[in-house]
Amino acid sequence: MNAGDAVLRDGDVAVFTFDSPPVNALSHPVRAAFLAAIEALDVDPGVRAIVLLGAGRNFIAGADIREFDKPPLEPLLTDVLSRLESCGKPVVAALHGAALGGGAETALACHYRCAAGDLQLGFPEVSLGLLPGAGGTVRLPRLAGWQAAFELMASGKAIGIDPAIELGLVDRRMDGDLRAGAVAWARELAAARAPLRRVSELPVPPSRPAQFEEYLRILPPAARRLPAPPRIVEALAATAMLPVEAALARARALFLECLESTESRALRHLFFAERATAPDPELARAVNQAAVLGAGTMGSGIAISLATGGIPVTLIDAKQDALDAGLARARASIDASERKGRLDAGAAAAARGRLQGSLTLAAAGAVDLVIEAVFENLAVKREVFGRLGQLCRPGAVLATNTSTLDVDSIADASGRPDDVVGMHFFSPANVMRLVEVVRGRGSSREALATAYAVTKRIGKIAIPVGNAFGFVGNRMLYAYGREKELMMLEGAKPEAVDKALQDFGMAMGPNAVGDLAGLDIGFQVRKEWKEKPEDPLFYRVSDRLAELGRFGQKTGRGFYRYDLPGGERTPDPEVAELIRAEAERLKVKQRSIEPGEIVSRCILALINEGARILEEGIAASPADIDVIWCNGYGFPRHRGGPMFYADSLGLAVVVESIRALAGLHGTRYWTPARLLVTLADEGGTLAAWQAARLPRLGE
Ligand code: 3H9
Repeated sequence: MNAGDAVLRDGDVAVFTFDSPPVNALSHPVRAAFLAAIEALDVDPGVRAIVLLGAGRNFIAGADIREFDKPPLEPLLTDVLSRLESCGKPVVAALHGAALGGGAETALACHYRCAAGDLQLGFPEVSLGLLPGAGGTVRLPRLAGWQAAFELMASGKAIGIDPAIELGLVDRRMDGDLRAGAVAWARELAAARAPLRRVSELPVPPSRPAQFEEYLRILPPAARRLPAPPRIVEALAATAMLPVEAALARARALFLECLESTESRALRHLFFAERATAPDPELARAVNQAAVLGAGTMGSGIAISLATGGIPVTLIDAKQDALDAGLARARASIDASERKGRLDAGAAAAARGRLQGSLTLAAAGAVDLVIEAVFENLAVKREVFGRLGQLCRPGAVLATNTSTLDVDSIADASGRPDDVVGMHFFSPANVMRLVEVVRGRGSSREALATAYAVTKRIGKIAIPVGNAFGFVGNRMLYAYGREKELMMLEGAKPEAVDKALQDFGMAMGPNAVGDLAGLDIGFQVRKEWKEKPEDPLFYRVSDRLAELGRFGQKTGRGFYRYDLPGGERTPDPEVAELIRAEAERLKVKQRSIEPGEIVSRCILALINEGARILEEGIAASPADIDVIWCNGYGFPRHRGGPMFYADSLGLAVVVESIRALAGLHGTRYWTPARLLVTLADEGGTLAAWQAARLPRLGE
């Protein structure tokens, strides 16, 4: 982008268009071109007003996140925006689509703002471990007040046009042609010699020092321990107390501190890892109609996702009452999304219209994609795929939602394995964004590409995985779970295990998760698992609880005790006694176990298994594993996922710690993966190893 091309004249109004696909991020060349244009237009006698527009679907998505790993290059955005604000002619921001982060800051540095109805304005920096570093902390409270500024920046959530107008962030709604409307308004402002409203010259709203302490207190405890949220409050306090220039400088300094933090690096790593393009997008087949088999919780969750994602779907179940319940659940969920404002009335009505039910498998005959979510049993699934293979139209993609069964065996039963893939959704499927797309031995590239494309279209993240027990996520879960189970036999209380891992940042402790999912499920899986480790201690605590009918929340008893299903959990002395008796029977000596040991054994087990999965090619990259664990298993995002975390600990430390555990507990579970040893010896990282394997673009 260069300054000359970006400026077009409309009479005496100059229109500067940010045109830097895909999202008009404010990269160095864009900042340089913009600054040059503003300086030239400010002194151009033929120009009386300036309009800023974004080309394509967005105004500006913010600073260019790819530049954050390199030293900052001048002109810095904060300086460019100060120059913009000081312009001697009215500058009107014409906003549409995303005006986020640095994009929102650019808008606030203009003298007037108008916007189209699709505006999404926000400060998502916190989700990258950052704070607004180009004047947002100084300008936003002057327009919207302290409370709104704090909430917008601390939550990172974007707002639509109506709240943006209510908060005084947008002056006018522009229905119709945004460019024409903005140009006409800019001309009016110039003709009327309207005042140049420089936001940073407005008075700061009154404040009390205690108010900023209060903001710190109301941050969620996990956020308080991260670098960015407390610094957002600090930058706001600086705005309250310091002159504009000093407050801007303070915000910039705080921004740079955050930029250097491991947490921000981790969150930036996930930002790109979650957007990595899946293979062969051009090979995807069109999907205009889908069917979901099985109207249970999983099946109806998948049907909701397809219907709200724009794909007409038939939910199929042989039993009338199950089908009715599944459809009712799906409709209730769409209604709830509408009530909560996640879907507008039109989108909700359209989603309801895309949903229908059928009692016969024949209803899947003409669709483009079938997702099977019937009972998790190989014989049942093979029978279903045998019938689907016969009745589905040629070219239809047949996906199984199995979480542990052999996709090849299911594919073979269909008689057309090239059309078969796994699509492993996570529960609840309408909420969780992750889908492991399983590549079977015979899966065609077209079938896989179709599964990736549909997943993306319904707003979820598709990660390619190989066909092996548990694929990537659940296989690693078994390594993680193995250690927490062993440590409970060795003397760690279930609630102490959960607390240690939650304090590390896991969304929930593994025992609470087990109770939620149902301990009978894993018990059943382990019974059928052919290559289960021959170890009487393996998952012994969970199995014992399941043997006693303690299935978790649904039976009111599991690792914990529950008064109501889904109610408060309380530690159960019966469980402690039960574990003690089991340890005695198995001759495991009990001792006191520190939280540090709980975290280190669980997380090192996870890392080591992840590295083996990489060696075996079951996952394509460490980043894919990170995305799976952060989106499917509640691994703390600010640690970047288990493989990023391994790099941040240092692989030499990881290998040394695994060897130390081998010294204490034997090599059966504690032999470091070859990949880790090799990289540790070379002083390498998983990230660098991955980068060296990736073909360069265009090769
Ligand atoms: C900031 O602004 C700091 C300032 O306060 C201070 C600075 C001093 N940079 O998401 P999509 C790429 S921090 C670079 O799939 P969608 C993305 O990687 C920034 N690249 O599209 C992908 O690339 P590829 C604050 C970016 O339509 C492509 O664009 N802003 C950036 O689903 C399409 O992305 C944010 O955090 C970026 N800023 O959603 C907003 N943004 O095609 C981040 C996107 O190679 N962005 N890319 O895979 C978003 O939230 C979404 O991208 C958006 C579009 C809603 C805009």
